[in-house]
Formats: sequence, structure tokens, C-alpha cells
Amino acid sequence: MTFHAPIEIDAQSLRSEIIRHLNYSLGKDETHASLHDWRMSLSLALRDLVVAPWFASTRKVYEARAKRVYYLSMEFLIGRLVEDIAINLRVEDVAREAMASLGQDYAAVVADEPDAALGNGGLGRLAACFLDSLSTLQIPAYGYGIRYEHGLFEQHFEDGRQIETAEGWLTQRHAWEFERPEVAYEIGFGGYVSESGGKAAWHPGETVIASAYDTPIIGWKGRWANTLRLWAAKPTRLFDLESFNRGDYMAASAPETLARTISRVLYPDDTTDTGKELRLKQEYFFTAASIQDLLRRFLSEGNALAELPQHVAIQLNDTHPAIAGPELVRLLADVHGLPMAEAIATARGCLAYTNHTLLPEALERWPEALFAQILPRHHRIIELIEDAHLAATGGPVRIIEDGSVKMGELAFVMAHRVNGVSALHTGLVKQTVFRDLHQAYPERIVNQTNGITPRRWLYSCNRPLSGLIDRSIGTEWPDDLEQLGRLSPLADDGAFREAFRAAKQANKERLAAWLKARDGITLDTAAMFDIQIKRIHEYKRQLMNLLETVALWNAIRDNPNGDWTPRIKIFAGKAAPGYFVAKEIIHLINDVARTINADPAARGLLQIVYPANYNVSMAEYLVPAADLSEQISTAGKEASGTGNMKFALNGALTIGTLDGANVEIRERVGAENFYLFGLTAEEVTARRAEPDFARHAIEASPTLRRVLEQIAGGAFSPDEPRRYAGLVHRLHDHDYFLVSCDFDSYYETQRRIDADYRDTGDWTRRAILNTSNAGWFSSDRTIAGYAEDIWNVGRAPRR
Ligand code: F58
Repeated sequence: MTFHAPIEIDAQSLRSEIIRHLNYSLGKDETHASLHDWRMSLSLALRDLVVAPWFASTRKVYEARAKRVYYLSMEFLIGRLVEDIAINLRVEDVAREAMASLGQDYAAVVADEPDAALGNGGLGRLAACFLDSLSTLQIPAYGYGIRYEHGLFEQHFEDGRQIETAEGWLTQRHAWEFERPEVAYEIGFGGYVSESGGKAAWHPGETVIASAYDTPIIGWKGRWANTLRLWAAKPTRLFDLESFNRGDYMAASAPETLARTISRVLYPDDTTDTGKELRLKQEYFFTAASIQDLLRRFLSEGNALAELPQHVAIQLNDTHPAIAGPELVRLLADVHGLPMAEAIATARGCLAYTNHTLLPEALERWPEALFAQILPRHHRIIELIEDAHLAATGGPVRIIEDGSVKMGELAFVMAHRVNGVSALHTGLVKQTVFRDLHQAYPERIVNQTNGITPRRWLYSCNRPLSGLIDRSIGTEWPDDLEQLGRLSPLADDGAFREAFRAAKQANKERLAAWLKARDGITLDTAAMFDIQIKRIHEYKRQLMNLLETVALWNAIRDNPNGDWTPRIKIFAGKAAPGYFVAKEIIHLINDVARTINADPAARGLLQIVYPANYNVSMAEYLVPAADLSEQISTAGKEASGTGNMKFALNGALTIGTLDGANVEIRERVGAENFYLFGLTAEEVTARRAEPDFARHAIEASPTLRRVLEQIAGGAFSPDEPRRYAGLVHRLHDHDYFLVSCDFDSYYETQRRIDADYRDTGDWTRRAILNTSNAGWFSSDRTIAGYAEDIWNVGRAPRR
């Protein structure tokens, strides 16, 4: 395949295009244009530049009849796009200049864009990084998901408590998408199944329309563009005119309301399957539309159905689209007449499944009765899939068991490859959740350690450092990230170290200025920035970080003249609205922050900052500014983590457990450049089996005991002294995530970090070695692994 030529446009021409869009797409003149109008005009002008490479890529795939990858994901946590697209097209300087010539501040225009927050956390952001890498590697691919009207809720704090409000990114026009009214599929629910002459047919009781919206995803240097196709739910019948004419307006719009509910809101739950009928409908809705769409495309090329696996690779991002298996079987067998066994084998040849969690509560299961009511034909097909699987393996694993349809088992059985997301996690997948299935299908599970796109997570978010890297090793590294290895010798070069440190300092100042403007908070940029950003979850142990903060505060107050290393502890993240304990932890962080930040003894030495409403854009400020990255999950619980990679790449040192991809990060950056502490996954399991393990750990640690007594006694909640009595009590008896057992080791490691951080030269040397050795964590490497081990698709040759 050939490539699309680099985009060439000068500031003058881009300026004219921006004005043209301002006038003719937005109907505004320069004197009346708002920031929003300028941002829309710039976006539309940039979007125009994407169209030619997008058409060219699509044309090449059709001509070559190439195999396509379909990445099915309930979540795509994309963030903002203006800067990302300008950078991928290599026109960011031109864009900046064009805006300046129009009297507009480019940075302000970029910041006006709302985040596309169509995801909860790591899983959704991984999907977004994968889209970027698929286009950069020129792999023909579609992302398929839901065009939620409301992305992840907005978080703010009231008296320290998390309050959620609806997010509204689509209240403004979305600049990047193309509506495709002609691409629409009818999606059914409920009803009954008829059989005649050995042929089954499903007659849904209710239908909605899945309507497509396409966003081009441009890769590095504008060489290639794939498509993200998101489905919106619309009513099959616009409204009930009869009710309207009777004056019953509510009843008249009922069909529309019902249909639109399906794509109304992203489930804000990153813990458990909600068991809600709506969630199952969302899953089936987008999966069925995607499968129909890819089958139509395949058939339009005149292929025979048996060849489907040679042309189509379908990746299931977690179990949420696991219904793809039975749906594809249904279409192949019921609609296209393939014998059932052949339909199952053909579908399996296309499908692969990524597992992102070992937490049992996060593995989806549906009540069989509900499932059979909403998807009666799929229920029957799953029974047939199970029969074939049992006949092939002799058991013991069932897909439907004890009145539940188990989506993990369904996805596994219907996939030709199943992957975990880090080496440790994949090993645990084999030993725990899918032990028996792994024995039955020993070739099926493979590892693909996660990665992050270096375009957004280094080049774009950290211009001080990416500029320095360009000047030091040239400009080829953004799509060949292991070239960063060439920085390693410079870790011993005094001038380079000084420049690296200055870049970090510039990022800290940028973050400080942003927080000052946003929240009125003042940060001392000479202090160490110690950052933990991720969903609030017990296994991620924000609580342990907070307990250590209180212990440090105690130590400072005990010895106010000690030689303390000034630190700013930054927390950011949201809790699932129904996750009581996580919300209690948020409240406690805010209570502790209020108390410590007001204490004169802590001034200049310890500060706690918890900016509300963490999202991708906030991460782009925080990640480059970190000195220390907190990756402190209970070993065995964090499948991979990807924030850990972002921090290491941007030159933060990690304090972390041997969990997820921390293991591989430590191997690559060097044990001496990583602060390891805590129990291993094996030790966690053993310790948990010991009676009263938490009480013993608390007994043995005077430091921890004192902190817990303060919290339980109301030291941070004088208005309600017993507010955290329950939380502390539970830590004694139900410390499932072993905060107590790892506390001392964590505290001691932090004190070692205090001492090490004071040797600025050596700290910077080790920070450089983190950046220079993190190149392997590019999502380009991950995607090349999927292409090779799972999808069997070719990459176009690199320029
Ligand atoms: C995350 N899972 C893992 N789930 O926790 C993290 O270790 C990993 O790096 C990342 O996936 C990418 O592999 C995660 O983010 C969710 O948010 C789901 C959302 C929908 C409900 C179930 C959890």
C-alpha cells in the first residue's frame, strides 16, 4: 500500500479556511465570533484536512480487499481532539500562527473543547490509544461504540462529598463527526422465536434504529485515517400521531423517549455489573449494529461466508460486546443459512476477547430469565454453543449456570484468542478466572501488555520535554518510541540533566498556573509533586496514600525543625456513584486536606490537593508535572494500569507494588529507578488466609495505629467526630485489600524517597532513565502484537 502525502498548508491558507467556516458553516462574521465559534471554525478547517487521507485510506482497503480489524468497545475515552489532530497532521505551528493572526489565543481555543468522555477509566482510554495506533500503523480498522449523549458524569465536591451532575458534551455541535443517516439498522428486543422446517426465526417485540456517526481517526503524520463509528439510538416510528391528535403529548413521544434512552448515558460504574436491563440493551444495541454493518461490508465485496475469518477480525474490549458471538452465529445460521456448527466455527475464527479484570464482581453475568426475555433467540444459540463446547471438552465449565448467563465464559468459548493486559495479569487469568477453560483450550490465552500513545502522552502533553528530545535524538521517536533508549547515555550528561529538570519544572509551573486559574489553589513548585490519579477504588488504595500523608503530618508536627522534603500530594479521580466506600474515601481525603492545609506547622512542607472532575484533559496537565507516580494497588488486583506508563514516560519515578504492568515497567527502567514495596500477589493470598491479619499488622505498627485513632476519633471531622469510625473499624476486621499489611513498608519507602529526592542531580538521572526506557510501552508495540498474534493482519510498510 502507498501513503497519503504529508499535509501541506501555510498559515495564510489555513486562516482563510477558518474564516470561510466561520462565515459559511457557522454564519458568523469576525466581529461577532465567540471563542466557541473560533474553536468550531478551526476544528472544521482541520477536519477538512483529514478528509483526503481518510478517503485515500478507505479506497486502498477496498482495492486491496484487505482484512479489517473491528474494535468493539462500550467506551472510547477520547478527550479533546483539536490539538491531537493538529499534531498528527503536523500543522500545530501553522494552526497557532493562523489563530494568532486572527487575534485569537490558540491555547484558549484548544481548551474550549469539551472532553469526549465516553468512558470510565483505563479500559476506555486504552481503546482511544488503540485507535491512534491502528491509524499510525496503517492497519485497516473501525472502532465501534455508542454515541452517548451524556459521557461520564461531572464531579464536584460539596462539603468534601462527591456530587455528580450530568455531562453534556453534545449540547454543542460535535465538530469532528459526520452523520450517516443512510447507515441505519433495525435492532430488536424481546418477542418470540418461530421454527419451521428446522429453521429458526426471531420476531422481536420491540425495535429501535441504530444510526451511524463517523469520526475520522488520523494517524501520525496524516499518513492514514481509520473510522470510529458510533451508534445513536433512534425510534423506529418517530412519534405516535394518533396520541398527539388526541392531545396526549406524553404518550405521543413515548416511542422516541424509549428508543433514545438506549444511547442516552454512559454507565458510570467501573465496579459491578449493574444488572440493569438497560445496560444489556445498550450492549446488544451497539454490538448488533456493528456486526450487521461489518457483515454488509464483507458481503458487498462479493466474498463467500466461509472466508469471513480471512477478512474480518473482531476484537471484544472486555465482555460488554460478548453478545457478538451469538449475534454473528444468528446471522450466519438463521439469516444466511450456514449449518449451526459451521456458523459457530466461522464466528470463532473472527472473534477475540480481551480480559481487563480479575475482580469477580466485575465479571458480567445476566439473570437467565431477563436474558431470555430480551434476547430469546440468542439465549437458545448460547445453549447450542454450550452443547458444542461441552461435547468438545467434556466440561466442566458451563456458560449458563445457576440461572446466570456468564459473559466471560461466553466470550472465552466464542473467541479463538483471549488475552490479558500485562504479563502478571495474563498469568493470573490462566491460574484463576479461566483456569479450567485454559486447560481445555491451552493455546487460546495470550498476553498483550497494554500501551499508551506517545503522540498524546508525551509529544502533545509535554512540549518542554518533547522539544528537548527532538533536539537531542531527532524527530523520529514519536512513531518508533524505543528510540528513546538513545537518551540513556545522556542521563550522565550534566547539561542534558539540567535541561530535563528545567522541562519538568516548566510543567510543574504550567500545572500550578492552571490550578490557580481554575480553583484558586497556590502550589509551591519547588516541592515534590506526588500524584495519584485514577478511579477511586479500594484495591487502588488511595486510602493507604492518605494514611501515609497523615503519618507524615504527625512526624512533621513531632519534629517541626526536622529536615523535611516539601511535598504536595495530589489526588484526582471519580468514584462510581453507587460505590459507598469509595465515596467515603473521597470525603476523608477532602477532610484531611482541609485540616492539614490549614495547619501552620505543615505550611511549606506538606499540602494536599484534590482537584474535582478528573478527566483526560486534566491528566494532560498532571502527568508531565509529576515527580512521583503512585501505583500502589494490592498486588494481583490491577490488571495492568496505563497511568503508570504515562508517568514513567514523562520522567516520574514510581512508588509501586509488584502488580499489573508495574512489574514490566520496573524490569525495563531498572529496579534501582523504581520504588518497590509491599506484598507480592502470592503473599497477599497467603496473608489473607491468616486469622486477624489486619489486627496484627495494626498492632505491630504504632505509626498506623496513631493515624487510625485520629481518624476514628474525629480529628479530621470535628463537626461529626464519628464520621469515619465505621471505616476504621472495617479496616481492622475486613481489610480485604491489605492496606494495614503494606502500610509500614509503604511508609518507610516514602521516607527513603524524601531523602533521595534531595539529591536533585541523581533524581533527575533516574527520571531520565525512566523516560528513556519506557519506549516499549507505546501502544504501537501493543497493536503490532495484536496484529501478529491475534488478528493476523498485515501492516502497511512504514515510510
Ligand atoms: C482497567 N479496567 C483495569 N474497567 O482496571 C486496568 O488495570 C487496565 O490497565 C485497563 O482496564 C486497560 O486494560 C477498566 O477500566 C472499566 O472501567 C469497566 C467499565 C465498565 C464496567 C466494568 C469496568
